[in-house]
Amino acid sequence: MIDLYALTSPNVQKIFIMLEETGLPYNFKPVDVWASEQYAEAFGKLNPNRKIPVIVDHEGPGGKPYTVFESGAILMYLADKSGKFLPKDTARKYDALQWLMIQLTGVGPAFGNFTHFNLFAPKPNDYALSRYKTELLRLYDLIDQRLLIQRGKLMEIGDVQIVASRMTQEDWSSFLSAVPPHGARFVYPALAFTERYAPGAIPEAVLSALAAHLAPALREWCARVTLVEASESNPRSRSGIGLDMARMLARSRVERARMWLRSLFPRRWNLVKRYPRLAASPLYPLCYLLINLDRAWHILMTTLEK
Ligand SMILES: N[C@@H](CCC(=O)N[C@@H](CS)C(=O)NCC(=O)O)C(=O)O
Repeated sequence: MIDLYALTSPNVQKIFIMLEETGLPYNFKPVDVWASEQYAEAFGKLNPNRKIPVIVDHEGPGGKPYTVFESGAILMYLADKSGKFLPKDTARKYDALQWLMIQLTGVGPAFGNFTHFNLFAPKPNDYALSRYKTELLRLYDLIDQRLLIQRGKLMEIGDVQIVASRMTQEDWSSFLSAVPPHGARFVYPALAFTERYAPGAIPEAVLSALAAHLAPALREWCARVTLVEASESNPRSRSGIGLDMARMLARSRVERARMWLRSLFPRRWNLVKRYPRLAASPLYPLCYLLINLDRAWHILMTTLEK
């Protein structure tokens, strides 16, 4: 059994989501940081840095209790323990870890600093505000691109981090005005998952914006599919989330066609990377077709269903 010391902030939501997804049994141990409970002597023994989240795994390494603090380290520990969300293959593992690092060192501090200068710092502070706003918007764009490119691999550990990145109530309100409309189309599905895995954690104002911006079909899809099913392991199509999301998000036929074409790209790239000589042979188009047959079938079926 794992004890999770936490409250409701986005940093701890990452851990709730991970525990739910891995299916590891856990107890929630609330630590009210607004009431300074992190400064209690007993908590200081768990985390000298006096921040949540912290976990205590009573069946840790060697069967002994083990304490982990820092959300990134906790995610890696849980991934190790469950064997989920962190691929064994070295390249894929570091693909995931580098995005985890971006969340920890980029998203967290930039969003936090933006909130600080936006809401709390004495005015005027135009330079600081503009610096962090630029960085925040740049990161949203980066995340959009990542979600777009990743598709089927959306829910690896680094992405779970990004889905529920560290936002306070104040961050949420600035979020609503800061996310560009095109970004909302990709960030909001992640919020829909967060809403589901951490009910009550997202303020009402954000939920109504979610309802306004997220296509009803996509909301329904987020409500139906688990993070695991939405991942690459979805047997229906290796791009699972990509195709369904593309279909639901696309605003025009041209855009839909472009997204489908783009979603084929990673598989073609894998084929060429793995079998470089094949790419030069006349067999290549046939192999390409075969390897994408399930995808073509999925597209055909979902189009016919409409
Ligand atoms: N780098 C830490 C940050 C954790 C963090 O900032 N936790 C906040 C809640 S989200 C906290 O405990 N704040 C209380 C305080 O700073 O005194 C992590 O990723 O775990």
